[in-house]
Amino acid sequence: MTVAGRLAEIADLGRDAERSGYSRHLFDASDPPLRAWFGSSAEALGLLVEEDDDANLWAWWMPQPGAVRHDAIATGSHLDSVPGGGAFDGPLGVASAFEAVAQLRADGFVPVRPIVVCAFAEEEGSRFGLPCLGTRLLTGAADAASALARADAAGVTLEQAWRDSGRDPERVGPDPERLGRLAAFVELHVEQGRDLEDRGLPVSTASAIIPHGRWRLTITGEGNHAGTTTMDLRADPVVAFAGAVQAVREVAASRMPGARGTIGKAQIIPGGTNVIASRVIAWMDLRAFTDDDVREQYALTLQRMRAAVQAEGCTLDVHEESFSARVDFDDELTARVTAALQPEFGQVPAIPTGAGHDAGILSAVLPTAMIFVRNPTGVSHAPGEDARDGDCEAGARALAATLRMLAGSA
Ligand code: HGY
Ligand code: MN
Ligand code: MN
Repeated sequence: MTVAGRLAEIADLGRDAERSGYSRHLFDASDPPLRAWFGSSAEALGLLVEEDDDANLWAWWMPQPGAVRHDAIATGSHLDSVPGGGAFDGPLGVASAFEAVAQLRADGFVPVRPIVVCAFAEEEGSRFGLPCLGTRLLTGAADAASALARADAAGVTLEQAWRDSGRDPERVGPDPERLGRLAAFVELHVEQGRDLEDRGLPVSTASAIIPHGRWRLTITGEGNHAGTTTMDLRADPVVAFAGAVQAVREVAASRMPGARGTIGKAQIIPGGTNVIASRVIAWMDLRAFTDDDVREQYALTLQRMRAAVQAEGCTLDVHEESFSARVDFDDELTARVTAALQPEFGQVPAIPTGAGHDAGILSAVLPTAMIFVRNPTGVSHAPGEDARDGDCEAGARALAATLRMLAGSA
């Protein structure tokens, strides 16, 4: 089998005909077959599959089945996507983990420490707005009750979706016993940028994840008739929204080089061609190199946004949906991963990323590192995301070398 072959097994799951690319969200129609794929891939490798109370998947390779251990090496990623996302963001890490285990087993390798392959729930936060939902619940970084109260675009709460999926929301919450079984976590991920392509290298490790926050904006104006309301009598939230979008762009573009600001999702209510809207709901994503920079970027953006909204006679309410602090990966673990990769790959840089990952959440509770695989387009969160077959196989070999090094001795 190959990584490309494993990805081909799920290539038709969660395709989005309208947006193209993939839309795979927590407990939607693609979820059960993706979980079934995880289970069959694991069982074919003799791994013990389980789902935890936070809907995360685990596939264990136990040297002594039944023994309780606290030194397991975990690897994996997520299977969900953003709306209209690419084929690699998430699934590449899970498929590569299974392929790395397959290679180690084929080589007759017997781990001294347990190895566990993971697929974490709702990493993108596309349905309920909280990124890395599964790992935040698992580690206690998210409060279970407030997470369960979150609703999706249709108003379905996470609690209701949990019940509808046949799971018990009462059991959702931190799982210190499970985390206590792990010694380290290494996540392989497609690079979401062109750094490796520009360097001409197939793989790297990660140095850091830059911080990022998400806010929901509600701009309220005065709904009215498009034909009978003269221009001097309008409080149009869509016009105010245009000013808000400009504010996000201008502050991000004028701030320190690391700042990024995006509004990629918005709803115009009620949404009639001949109707002046009464409300616009939009979601803002801000990122910069430090937590303080993001907070300062937010303050400056809101200052300009409020001026634009008031100028149009509208009002603005803002709700912080999530904040993910900067993560600097474990130096010692990253150095060990680098040493495991160098015999085959020679130069293995450690590069920062602007994208969040479950490894970032888990870094609060155990040593974590990442391996990036070259993406020739550098595009991500869109159908143009890519990784060459040869680089995908190189990534699996890199992960196999890492697992051999980390799990091969006590
Ligand atoms: O939004 C992110 O950075 C990640 O892909 N969830
Ligand atoms: Mn992503
Ligand atoms: Mn991802």
